[in-house]
Amino acid sequence: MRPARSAARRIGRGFASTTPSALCGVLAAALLLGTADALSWLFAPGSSPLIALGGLVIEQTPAAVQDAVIATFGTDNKTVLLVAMGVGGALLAGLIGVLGRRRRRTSALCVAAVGVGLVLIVAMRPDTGLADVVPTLVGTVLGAAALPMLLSAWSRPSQESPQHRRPDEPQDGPAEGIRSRRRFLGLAGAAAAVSVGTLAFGRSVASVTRDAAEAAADLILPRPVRAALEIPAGASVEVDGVEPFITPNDSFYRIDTALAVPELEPEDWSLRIHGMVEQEVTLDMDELLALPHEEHHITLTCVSNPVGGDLLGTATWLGHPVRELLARAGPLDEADMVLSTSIDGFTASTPLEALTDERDSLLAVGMNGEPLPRQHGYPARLVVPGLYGYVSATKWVVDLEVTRFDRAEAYWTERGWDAEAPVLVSSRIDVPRSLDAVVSDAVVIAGSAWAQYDGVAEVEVDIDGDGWRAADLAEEVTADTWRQWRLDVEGLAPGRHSATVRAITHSGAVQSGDRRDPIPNAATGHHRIEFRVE
Ligand SMILES: Nc1nc2c(c(=O)[nH]1)N[C@H]1C(S)=C(S)[C@@H](COP(=O)(O)O)O[C@H]1N2
Ligand SMILES: [Mo]
Repeated sequence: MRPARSAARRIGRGFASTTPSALCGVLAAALLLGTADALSWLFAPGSSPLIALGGLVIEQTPAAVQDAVIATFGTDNKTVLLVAMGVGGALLAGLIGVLGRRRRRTSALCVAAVGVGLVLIVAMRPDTGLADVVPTLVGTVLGAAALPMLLSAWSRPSQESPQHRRPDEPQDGPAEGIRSRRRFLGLAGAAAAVSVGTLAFGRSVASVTRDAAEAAADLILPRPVRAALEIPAGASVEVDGVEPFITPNDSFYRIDTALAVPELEPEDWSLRIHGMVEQEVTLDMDELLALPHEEHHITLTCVSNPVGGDLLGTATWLGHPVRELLARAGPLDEADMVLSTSIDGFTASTPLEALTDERDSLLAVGMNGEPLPRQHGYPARLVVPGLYGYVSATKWVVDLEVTRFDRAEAYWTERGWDAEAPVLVSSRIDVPRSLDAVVSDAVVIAGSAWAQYDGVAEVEVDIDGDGWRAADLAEEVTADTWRQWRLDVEGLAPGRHSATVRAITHSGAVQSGDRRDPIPNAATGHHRIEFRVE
């Protein structure tokens, strides 16, 4: 009983004496990151150590973990990453603080070492230059200077034992203790306020300014030589809860590895087409905009979309046909792939054929009548009908290398995903929502189906395992867009029911019912929901 209690007391005391030093470490780290983040506003977005480190972590995270995070948190995956980084960083910083209780100089050196590591990470990011290390350098100096100050403000009267005091030194009375605690609280409060303030500035004020810059995006879209087909009223099944045929830009799903959206201005943009070509071609934005542009409705899909998921959307894209760009360069016969690269280093491998055949692959500059939003690739990106985004839809694209699949590998292929990934036929039930209660005389099951480039020919719904019934299809806009469907069901008894959907393409491919994870080439399985009839 006794020894246990005193051990507990010792641990308790240990905690009481280490917690403030750990807190000092966390404050110093927050000061480093906060000031650097706020200063990064004046430099490239990737110059914030938070963004640079996050980018590195994203690249180094095993594909299976990333996939699980994207499947679980969808487009919130970056928040999850930041929270995980915050917890990890706080632990490391706390440890440095505790170490600094006895060795203040060493702890300052530790902060400096971490800072130098961050400087190197920032410098090595694909979207930063040498000057972009300045914010991290400044933050490091502040953090390394603050830690010993905070630690000594905390420990001055209480930790230094009286034996070490020279006899002529005044005795620390309780008043001195209180004054010292006040000094610590003052310093700590100031450090906390500065870190919170700078972080809030770095993450919000700067992003507001950036949004303003985005709104003012001064790219004037060319008038298409070939306008998109008008979307017929019959393309919609007119059921509340089914996603609209055209996805508005601000609700279009966003998936990419960029923690900070690259800021690439049209005047700084150029595209280089090189590799296995007869002649290298380089093109700036004025030259691109002077070329004939076409408008096409194309549904874009993410390979990580879980069964029934919403990582897809349809937009009217305005762009110049990639086929014609490539024809200027003249791909060599042995080439079979185009490796496209983004300003932030992301790469995608697209079969050369998908960029040269008759399909409407675009180097897009417009999305639903506006310049591409920055998040979606401003000022230029690729859109290829029939392929998942990760092997085709490079945003902020600046480089096309004509090459071969046996010579080059793209970002996600290096992480275990297939090098080639045509879209698999898929379908989703939007209405009713899972576990909804429905009134018995008006059961409408509805949703969408997609099989870009092949096109959806049939959709079938199975109620309660009683066999497939044909759903009514909305008008097909093109084979490259999703297709809405509905099934009006009568005579369902009150109680629980289930509905399962599958789609069949024009070429006869039937959506597979085998449940399989997205990696390596998209999830398969039928979307099934349960609902209650009242
Ligand atoms: N530069 C860049 N482009 C990219 C990606 C990326 O990570 N970086 N992700 C791709 C993936 S996986 C998908 S699904 C689409 C998504 O495009 P969206 O964000 O405009 O919907 O972009 C593709 N293009
Ligand atoms: Mo994706």
